Amino acid sequence: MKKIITSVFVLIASAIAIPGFTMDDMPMSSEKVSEKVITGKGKVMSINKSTNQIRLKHEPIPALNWPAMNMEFKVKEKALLDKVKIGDNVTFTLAPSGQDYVITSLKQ
Ligand SMILES: [Cu+2]
Repeated sequence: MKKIITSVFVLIASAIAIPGFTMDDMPMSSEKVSEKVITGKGKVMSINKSTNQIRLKHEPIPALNWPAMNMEFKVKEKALLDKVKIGDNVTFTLAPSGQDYVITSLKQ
């Protein structure tokens, strides 16, 4: 009898636990997707310290479904622009900012 009660209890406990587990396990919302770090590689084409922008010829970024492009990015902090110069091959990370993406880290 005690064994039956125990198994019933285990059954109920797992029934309660499963929905929570599944929710955490699945990439549900787009919000969750955008929270992950997006990294890219590219070459510095130009730097504009007055507008906090950098032009990069970047490789495809699978995390965003972007093809290779030559485009301008805003940097989150101006100091990031002091770390690189035109012609450098760099690795960068992006974070969503409004409808755009800003560079949050930049290194050679
Ligand atoms: Cu691009």
